[in-house]
Formats: sequence, C-alpha cells, structure tokens
Amino acid sequence: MQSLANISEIVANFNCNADTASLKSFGSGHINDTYFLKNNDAIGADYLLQRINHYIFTNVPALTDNMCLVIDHLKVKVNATDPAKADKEVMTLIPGRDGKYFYQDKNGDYWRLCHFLSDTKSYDVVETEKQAFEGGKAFGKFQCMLADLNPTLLYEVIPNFHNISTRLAALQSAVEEDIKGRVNAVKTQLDLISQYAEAMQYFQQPEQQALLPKRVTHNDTKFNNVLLDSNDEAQCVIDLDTVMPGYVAYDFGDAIRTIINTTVEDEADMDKIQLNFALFNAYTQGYLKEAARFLTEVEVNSLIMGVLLLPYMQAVRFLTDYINGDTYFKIKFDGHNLQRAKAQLRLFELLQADKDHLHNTIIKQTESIK
Ligand code: GN1
Ligand code: MG
Repeated sequence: MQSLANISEIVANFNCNADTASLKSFGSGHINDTYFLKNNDAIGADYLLQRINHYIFTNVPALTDNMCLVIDHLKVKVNATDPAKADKEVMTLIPGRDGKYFYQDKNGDYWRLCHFLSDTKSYDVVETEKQAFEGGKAFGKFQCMLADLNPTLLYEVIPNFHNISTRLAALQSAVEEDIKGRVNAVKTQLDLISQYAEAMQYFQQPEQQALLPKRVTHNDTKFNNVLLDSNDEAQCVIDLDTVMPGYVAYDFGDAIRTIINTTVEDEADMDKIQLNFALFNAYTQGYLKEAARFLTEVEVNSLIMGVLLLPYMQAVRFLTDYINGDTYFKIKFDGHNLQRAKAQLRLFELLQADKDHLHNTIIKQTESIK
C-alpha cells in the first residue's frame, strides 16, 4: 500500500466513502498521479483519485469546467438511448463538499475523484482485431456524440497543444540553449525532424484551416484511454483533461499511433517496431462505423495526415524534453525521453513509407460504409 501524508484530509473533502488504507498507485500516465481507493461499503463503487499536475494544467477550474461540460453532454446522449448505461459509458466525477469537482489541498496540489469502473481493462499494446475495432467504435462514438457541442464553449487547456509549428519552435529553442549539453548526441534525430518539418505543418496551412471544421476533440486518444469490458467490448473513454477544440485527424492519428505499433511507445529495440495492418484496418472500421455519418469529405481525406503527424509530434515533444533535461514527461530512467523519441521516429518512418496504402484503406472503408 502507498501512503500520502494528507490522504484523510483530501478524501474528507469529497462526498465519498473511501477506505484510505486501501490507497495504491494506478495506471501509467506521464503527467498526473493516479491512485485507486476501495469503497468502505463492499457493494459500493470504488474510486480513482488523481493529483492533477498543475504545472502543466495551469487552470484547473477551467479544465474541470471543460470536463463537466463534455461529461454532461455525453450523459444526456447516452441517457436518451439507454439510461442504464450512462454511468458505465461516461465517467462520473464526484463533487467535493463545496460542490466543486476538484479540491485544492494545503500544499496547493489539486485533486479530483471519480468512480472506478469495475470489470474494465485498458491495453498499452493492442492484442486483437476485436480490441482495435471496439476502440475505434468508442472514439468514433465519442466524437459523434460531441459533434453538436459548440467547441468555442471549451477553454483551450494547453494553448497550441497540437500545433506542430509551435512544437518545432520549442525544439529549436531547446537546441539553441542546450542546457544539458545533449544536442550533439541527437543530431540524427534532429536531421530527420527537419527533413519533414514543412510537410508536417499541413494543419497549420491557412488553406487547410479554412476547410477543416474545429470540433470538440479528446486530444489524448492513446489506446489505453479507452476502457473495454470483460468481453473486450467498448465501454468508456477516459482521461478527459485535454478535451478542447481540435481537428478529428489529431484524435484518429494519436489512436493509430498506439494501435498500429506492434510494441510499446518507448520500445528500445527498433526492430520490434512494426506496423500491424490488420489492427489498423480493424480500428479504422470501428471508427468509421460511428464517425462516417458526420465527417466531411475533407476531414476523411485529412485522417492520413493525422496518422503521420501524431507520432512525429510526439517525437518532437519527447526530444525537446530530453534536451531540456526531462522537465515535462515523467521518466523511469536516464535517457527515457530520448528512447521514446527514437521509437516514435522509427514508427513515423514506417508510416511514411506506407502512407498511400493506409490512405487508400481509409478511403475504401469510408466508401463501403456510405
Ligand atoms: C501524456 O499523461 P498521459 O500519459 O495521459 C501527454 C500526451 C501524450 C502522452 C504520450 C497533457 O499523456 O499528450 O500523447 O503523454 N499529455 C499531456 O504517451 O501532455
Ligand atoms: Mg492524458
């Protein structure tokens, strides 16, 4: 069991019945800290407690408003078709005693509590086509249910989060400062990034921005952010910290980044990084089954650019953090961010080599649904 000095103080501030002695670390997030807590009542739902990283999420009240807006919208939608599913398919935040959905403790840390969804699983690496298909359905349905929520109502939690031009500028500053003297050792990676910098700024081009609608997007659609039930069927999309206005291709691309890869995000052995086309097809099928009804033709055509951009941008972000001395992403060992960047660049190169095939698959699948 783990301990947090002020766990009793934190829990006392929420309307809950949590057993503080049962506290244990949970999940594999790179930003927030997540803990599991049992319910004192054996038949009551257990809890997940999260310390929100407020150095990264600098406006927790506004972030929480975004989450509540999205959660309420989703619950109304699910309730209308199947009320029994509203609390299974959509996460439930627990209010604090003051009615707010977060609590700031005496150290200045921010906490939130939600119900733990029992009999669910998440996967860091996808194993079967069924899992991929169900994940696609979950994220497609998520976007579809939010398609009528005005994105301008959402606060931009992290400005320019998926703006590759800004990310490249941050990398450039890190290289110029080189505070840890790490730049010399990463020249190969920097060269590869420069080679594709122009092509990857597709979503920043004014002509694309004029054609592509901004929607409410999730912005962190790693496969482990969808919970599947015990039959590997889609149940719930989680980790709503970054819901904000964005392009659908970002969410499609970030999901594919973790699905098509035969291994983990931070794989050390480059030969193990391969593309699994069967899983790509299955995810795309599940996604389009839900999303084809609202996507415009321009959006469908942009999906492949998301598939290329997200691993590329992830490599830029990991490499920037490595050069800056690992201040953003949690790391497990020295050089972890560099290893992550190398793995994402390898994945990017493989996707780049097969982009026409992947694009044609997306188009064919869309045509067969419409
Ligand atoms: C971070 O914390 P986590 O693991 O959900 C990051 C995402 C990255 C991801 C890479 C706010 O998400 O953007 O894609 O790591 N979240 C933030 O695994 O930067
Ligand atoms: Mg996240």
